Amino acid sequence: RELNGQTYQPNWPSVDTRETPAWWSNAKFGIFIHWGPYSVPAYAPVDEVEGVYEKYAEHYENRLISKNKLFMDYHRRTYGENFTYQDFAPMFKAEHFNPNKWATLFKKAGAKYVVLTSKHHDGFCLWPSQYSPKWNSVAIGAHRDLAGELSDAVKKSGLHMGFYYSLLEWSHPLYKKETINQWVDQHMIPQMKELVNAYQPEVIFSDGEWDYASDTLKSAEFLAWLYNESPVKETVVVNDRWGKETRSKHGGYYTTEYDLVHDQKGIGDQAAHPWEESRGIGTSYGYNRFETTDHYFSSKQLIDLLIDKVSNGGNLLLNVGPTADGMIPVIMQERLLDMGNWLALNGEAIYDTQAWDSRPADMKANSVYYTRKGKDLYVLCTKWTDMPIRVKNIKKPSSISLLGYTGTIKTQYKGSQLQIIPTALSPATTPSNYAWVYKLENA
Ligand code: FUL
Repeated sequence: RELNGQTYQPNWPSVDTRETPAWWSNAKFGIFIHWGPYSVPAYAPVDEVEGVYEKYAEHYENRLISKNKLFMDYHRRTYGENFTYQDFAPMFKAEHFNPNKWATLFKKAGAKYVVLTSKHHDGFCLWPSQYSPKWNSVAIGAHRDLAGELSDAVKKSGLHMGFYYSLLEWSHPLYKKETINQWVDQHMIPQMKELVNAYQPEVIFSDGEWDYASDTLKSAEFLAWLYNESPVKETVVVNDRWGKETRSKHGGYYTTEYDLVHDQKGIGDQAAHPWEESRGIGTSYGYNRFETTDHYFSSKQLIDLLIDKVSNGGNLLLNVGPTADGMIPVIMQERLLDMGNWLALNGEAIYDTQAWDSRPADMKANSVYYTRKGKDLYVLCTKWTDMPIRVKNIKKPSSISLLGYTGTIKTQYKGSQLQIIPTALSPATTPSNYAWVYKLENA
């Protein structure tokens, strides 16, 4: 009935036929936000342990539950013997949270959508959920509808708004094998519907799907409702985390995380299916006060990352971890603004583009990437070189330019191979500090 002119049935073969709305595939760059009571301790071991999850500050409650030794020592030393995870909620005050300032920053960063943790694995809701009446940001701490306020501001600034939602809760009494059906029917599904009806998010990044099969979680049923009946049925986009068997198989776009978890190597080659990489600027999603500049990606690394993902057909959902008082750490702001400045000049090689079918396999090794838009081909060079840049498998372009530069670009042909001869530019006339984009029209 909707996008594909059909009514979706509550099963994977049916809901999987829904096409990803074009706005999302064209957007390329979004901002992820992990924010909740875990932003108060804002702690995960940075260097002591290997691996991804260990470094996630938003997993603080689980480390208390599992009595991780290193962690318990830190917790007791810092907060005392009897301090529980729940005791952080009154301290999650968000007193300096200004949603319009956040939205302005994300817009300046060149992002086209924003995804906020409406509820992470700790179950704490950033909106006044009737299914979690005492454990939400209006009942305790901030006493504000943080999800609603940000949603309004983001939409007002012309960006798309979405929510992360965890299908599991570490300490909810119904979240266990014996009562999982009650959990799904009385808590999880009604709560997701409440969130969708109240705020009409255009992205749902579900997560925490690994304990139960999607049948148990009634995920396909929920998605059929979302696509057939919900207020966002036309435009909503969802990911692939809907049950322990669904990643890279079912749902909407596929997800990778810090490029390495969940054995999704090579997903970038599956450009036929929409996909998205997410990661923090540092090593954690939730704010970790112990990270140093060594743990943060530089602006150069972030721009290279965006180029790498987009040229392979993916989106980048880059995470920021605000502090408990509602500020976005200055280093994160600076990184985002650097990306925005680069995109202001070179964004036409990113937004609304597609992966080039004939892209070589060694883009990364050569620091030369490609994107396509209609008849035009963009050549994105992440390293400045004096050597000719060789472009194979194209027809002779009608014109070649360097974005942000008005001079002529020299070229030569070696057989059918185009060679772009880099112009000697003085630092004052270099259009960018990070990556240089040649536009080949009608190539
Ligand atoms: C993971 C979660 O466990 C992390 O905390 C984070 O939210 C990431 C996006 O998904 O699976």
